[in-house]
Amino acid sequence: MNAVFDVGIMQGVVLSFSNQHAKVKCEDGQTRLCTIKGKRIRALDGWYNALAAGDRVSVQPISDTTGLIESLLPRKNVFGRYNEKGSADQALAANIDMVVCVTSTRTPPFRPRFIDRVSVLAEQCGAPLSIVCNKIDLGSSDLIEERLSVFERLGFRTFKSSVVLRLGIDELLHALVGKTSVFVGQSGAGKSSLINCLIPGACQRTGEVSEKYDRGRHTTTLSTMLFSEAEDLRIIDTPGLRRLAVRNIDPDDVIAYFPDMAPFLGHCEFGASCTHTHESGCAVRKAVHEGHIWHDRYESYLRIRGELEEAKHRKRAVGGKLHRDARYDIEDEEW
Ligand SMILES: Nc1nc2c(ncn2[C@@H]2O[C@H](COP(=O)(O)OP(=O)(O)OP(=O)(O)O)[C@@H](O)[C@H]2O)c(=O)[nH]1
Ligand SMILES: [Mg+2]
Ligand SMILES: [Zn+2]
Repeated sequence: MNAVFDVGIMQGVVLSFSNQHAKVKCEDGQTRLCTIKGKRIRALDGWYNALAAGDRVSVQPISDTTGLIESLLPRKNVFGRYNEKGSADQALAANIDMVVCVTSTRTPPFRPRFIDRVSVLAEQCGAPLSIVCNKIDLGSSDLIEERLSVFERLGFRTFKSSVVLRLGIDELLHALVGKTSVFVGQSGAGKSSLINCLIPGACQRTGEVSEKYDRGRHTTTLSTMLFSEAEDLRIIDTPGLRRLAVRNIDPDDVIAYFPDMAPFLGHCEFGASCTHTHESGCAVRKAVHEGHIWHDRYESYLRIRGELEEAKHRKRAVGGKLHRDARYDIEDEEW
């Protein structure tokens, strides 16, 4: 070790991680490119990625610009998804205070079912969810307004914004100050554009929306944490997501992740054995028919539950190990 940098171990926050290298903002204010001591963090064995933006680590500095990660500090929470191609859990961000799902009115089109999935993952992470409907300069619709008000009634904060007209930015800024948040959403919705507006100098690359929306180019390719100058605003920008697979929830428990359905639990004719999918005396289905639960949200429940059931059976069939499923190479589904 360089004697000049014999400054001892210090803590830092991971800004980004790729190719076994983490950019770490250390407590002395320096950003260092670090490798992991011993090449792996044992606590994260089995994860798709060794570290995530937002992780807190202890670092042995080697120079002003390089260092060695000694260990990972306990995570407060992780926002992640199941990476189907890698057959492993993938952390998209760690230690966050708020999940922000960025959607757009059009190009790409508003996909409420995508938001439903994000809401389940946010609940799983234990962080509150806010929803941003960006590109309002391109016009809204009754359907979008209706769905946004359903989300509001469920207790999620919603924002409408336009980067082009600089609308709704201050409101969003106000909600984010003092927090670490992660921006997630389909490619092209405007995550990086919004971040550039919220954090002058963030300089995140933004791109044209490809014709096939989320199939083609993704402008952001690496999750990265960005700071405001005063460091009171910390936002993790993430690459656009095509699929959001939900895993690690028992199919029988997933209803608890839907705040609009959970209150009806315990009122079904077949009690705890009700799957709320087809049973005649089901209180959840009755609430859907009576309009207390938005039918589209119920459809999301059915799809996610079905997916979890299928994964469970597949896991059983192949002796506990999930195998890569070729179907997921054809990625898009109607959200
Ligand atoms: N009309 C309009 N266009 C916008 C708005 N916000 C962003 N855009 C445009 O939408 C395109 C995509 O924006 P990005 O910020 O790169 O989108 P992203 O969500 O970061 O995309 P990925 O990094 O691929 O996930 C760019 O051409 C932006 O200029 C907006 O409010 N209105
Ligand atoms: Mg981006
Ligand atoms: Zn039921």
